[in-house]
Amino acid sequence: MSSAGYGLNPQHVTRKEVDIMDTNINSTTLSLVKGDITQQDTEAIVNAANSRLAGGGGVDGAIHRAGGPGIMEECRKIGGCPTGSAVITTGGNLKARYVIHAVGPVYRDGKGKEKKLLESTYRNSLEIAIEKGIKSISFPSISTGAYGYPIKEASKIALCTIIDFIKANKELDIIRFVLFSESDLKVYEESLGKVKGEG
Ligand code: AR6
Repeated sequence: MSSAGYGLNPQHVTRKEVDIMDTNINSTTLSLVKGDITQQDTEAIVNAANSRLAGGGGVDGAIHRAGGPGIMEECRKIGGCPTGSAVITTGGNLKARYVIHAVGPVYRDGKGKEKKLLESTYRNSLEIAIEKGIKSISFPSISTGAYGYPIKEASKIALCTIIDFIKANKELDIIRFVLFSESDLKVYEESLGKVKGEG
């Protein structure tokens, strides 16, 4: 057991020119990587969607482009998803078998329900994964693009929520955060260090 109390063993590994930080928590490996979410080979990838499931820019646009029109057809049938929640479709042409469409909050001033909603976005995504028997999942940094959530704050919320979840649920083998830039990856690495310190 580390000083954080739940067996965290951070390791920096450089594989295929990608900087990866792996941390083992109970039976789950939590990884931080720089990359493109659409290229991930985990069973599920998470989309940073909107509540109409209507597609858009950023991660959402990239996933629908790479996955093909079948994903949008399924989204239309589902119809929508409230903020803070998530729904699942197949992965179309993606390597991932499933896409979990998660709707994060739009950031206003941080004084409203943003934090609670961001927590529930991550939690609901993980619960859907477990219900489906999914063992590996990749997340983008939800709400920190078009929805304007400051990434330092959002990364701590995301990591705390995920760590709490995997302390209580042993079903997932791999949870991977796929950060789009070196600077976003750095923020997540620093936040993980802080969150572990507080653990
Ligand atoms: N792989 C990984 N991360 C990415 C990728 C990618 N291919 N593309 C962008 N990012 P955003 P949000 C990063 O805007 O803030 C859409 O229009 C990006 O740099 O995708 O939750 C939806 O339809 C940023 O750090 O999601 C919604 O209307 C992070 O992913 C709205 O945007 C999230 O940025 C959702 O906004």
